[in-house]
Amino acid sequence: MKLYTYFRSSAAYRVRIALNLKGIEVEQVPVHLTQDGGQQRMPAYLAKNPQALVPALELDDGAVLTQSLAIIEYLDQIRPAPRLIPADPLTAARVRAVALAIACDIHPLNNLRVLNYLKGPFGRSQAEVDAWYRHWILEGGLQAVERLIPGAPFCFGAATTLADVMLVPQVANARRFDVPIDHLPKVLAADAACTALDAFARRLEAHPVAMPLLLVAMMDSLLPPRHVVVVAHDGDAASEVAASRLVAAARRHAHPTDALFSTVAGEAQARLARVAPFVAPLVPAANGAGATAYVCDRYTCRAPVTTEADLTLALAAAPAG
Ligand SMILES: N[C@@H](CCC(=O)N[C@@H](CS)C(=O)NCC(=O)O)C(=O)O
Repeated sequence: MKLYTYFRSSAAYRVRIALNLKGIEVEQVPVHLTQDGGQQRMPAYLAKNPQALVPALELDDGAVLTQSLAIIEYLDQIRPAPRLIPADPLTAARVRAVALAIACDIHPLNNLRVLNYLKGPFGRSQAEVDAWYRHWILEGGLQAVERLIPGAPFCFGAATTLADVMLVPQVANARRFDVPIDHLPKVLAADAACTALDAFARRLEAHPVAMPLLLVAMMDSLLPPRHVVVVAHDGDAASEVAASRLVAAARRHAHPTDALFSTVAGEAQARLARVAPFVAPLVPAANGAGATAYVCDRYTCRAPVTTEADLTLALAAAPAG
């Protein structure tokens, strides 16, 4: 299967989480939403998804599925464990209601093309567009979700459901735009419980801002990874392809407890510099080589590598952290 995705897309992030929870491996095909005027609008991609949106999931027989919720329900049917839509009809309806509140009532108002339309044809300033974004995340959005979920610790009790798969990317967006959500304790608790799980946070490219988790992975004494492999890329389509090759090589050769992250180099640097100045220098801001992999043990980072062969060697040579 191929997942057409963009690292920052919250709709694609939902599908990446669901795939991780189900343990389904796919090839990730980057579709850059802002480069080249938006690669989602190019004829080759429009042939896959006429809506010009990511994600899209291409099955091995060439059939293409669109719409994150439809894709996730499909995955839930072909790989029922762990179940994302509960068996009990009443709980299933409530889980779907939360999922739809996010997918239909929050997210579309804040989508890139909507924001661009406000800025372009309607001439709104960036500050006004940001205010719009913040308003619709909270108003009838996450504030309502807070009241719709029972919580403890996930949205609907002890197991993750579709509601969590939808909530975590929306919370990530809220944080990215500094939307105040501290007054939503169940939302925060569910997000924290989820992002402690590998499928939501640690697994490769699940989380669009995974870099700060490098720290968590390194410092977490309960489950220290042997190595942390960071694949930093320049953010353009060619670099993302190069990065996905390095990531595939890392996956093949990494130890099961190793943590893998892939991220845009400059963004990683900026975020790390804010949260941990002592780790930030490990990941140079610009690698200039398209994609570069860093194999780090607990305190040091090996020389950066850019080829699959060198990455394999670095993984073999790195001491157990
Ligand atoms: N309802 C769709 C929404 C998909 C969507 O809006 N994707 C965004 C990224 S999160 C996108 O591709 N935006 C491109 C654009 O606005 O031009 C789904 O759940 O799959």
